[in-house]
Amino acid sequence: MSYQLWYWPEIPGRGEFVRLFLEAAELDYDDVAREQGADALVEDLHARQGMRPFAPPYLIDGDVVIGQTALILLYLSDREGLGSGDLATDLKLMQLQMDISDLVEEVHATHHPIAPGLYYADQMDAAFEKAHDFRENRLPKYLIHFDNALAGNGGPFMLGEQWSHVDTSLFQLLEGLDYAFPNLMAHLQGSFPNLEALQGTIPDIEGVAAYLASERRLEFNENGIFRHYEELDQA
Ligand SMILES: N[C@@H](CCC(=O)N[C@@H](CS)C(=O)NCC(=O)O)C(=O)O
Repeated sequence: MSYQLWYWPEIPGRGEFVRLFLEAAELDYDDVAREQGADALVEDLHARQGMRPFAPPYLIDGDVVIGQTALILLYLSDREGLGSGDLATDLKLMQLQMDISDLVEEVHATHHPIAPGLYYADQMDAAFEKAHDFRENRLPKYLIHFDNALAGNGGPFMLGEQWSHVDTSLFQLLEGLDYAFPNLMAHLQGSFPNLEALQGTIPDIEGVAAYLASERRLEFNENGIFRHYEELDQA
C-alpha cells in the first residue's frame, strides 16, 4: 500500500522535505491534495479527531497518521530501513533535522516576523530588521553548524557514503536559500564547502534526478516559505 502525503498543493513548503525523501527512496505515495485540491486537505484535517496533526504536512500509512516534518521523516526512515541502524546516531540525525525545522521557521519569519496571518506588505519594516539579523547572524551560525556536522564523515553525506533524510532536507534548504537570497548566497559561496558538495551530490541520487526532471517538482514562489523579495536580500 502506498503512503498518503497531505500538503498544500501550490507551494513546495515543508511538504517538499517529505516529498524529496520519498522520491529519493523511490517509495510509492499519493500526493493527495495535489490530486484533490486544498479544500480536500482542509476537510480531511478537520474531520480528524483527538491527537491529530496540527498542520500539514502529514503522512498516512494505514492506521498511522503523523504530522511534523521531522517526525514524518523519522518514521519513514525507520519503516524503510533508511536510518543508520543505531539509536544514538539516529537521534543525532533527528537533532539535525529539527535544527533544519528551526531554520525553516526563521526563514519564514524573515518575511512574516509579526504574524503569519498578516500580509508581508503589512509587516515590511519589521521584516527588514528580521532579515538583516538573519543575514548577518542567524544564517551563518546555522550554516557553520551544518557544515561542521558534515566534516570528516568519509563521504558527502551525514552518514558518509549513505544518504539520509538530513541530506535530502539540507539540499532542499540550500535550494530554497539560493532562491530567496541569491545575493547573500553568492556572497557566502565558498564558505561552506561540505554543504556545497552535498548540494551538488543529491541530484545524482537516481530517484531525485528523476523527480527534479518531472512535473511533480514545484517551483519556489512568493506564497511559500522561501520567497524572493529583493529588499530582504542584501549581501
Ligand atoms: N512544525 C511543523 C510546522 C507545520 C506548519 O507550520 N505547516 C504550515 C504549512 S508549511 C501550515 O499549514 N500551518 C498552518 C498553521 O500554522 O495554522 C512542521 O515542521 O511540520
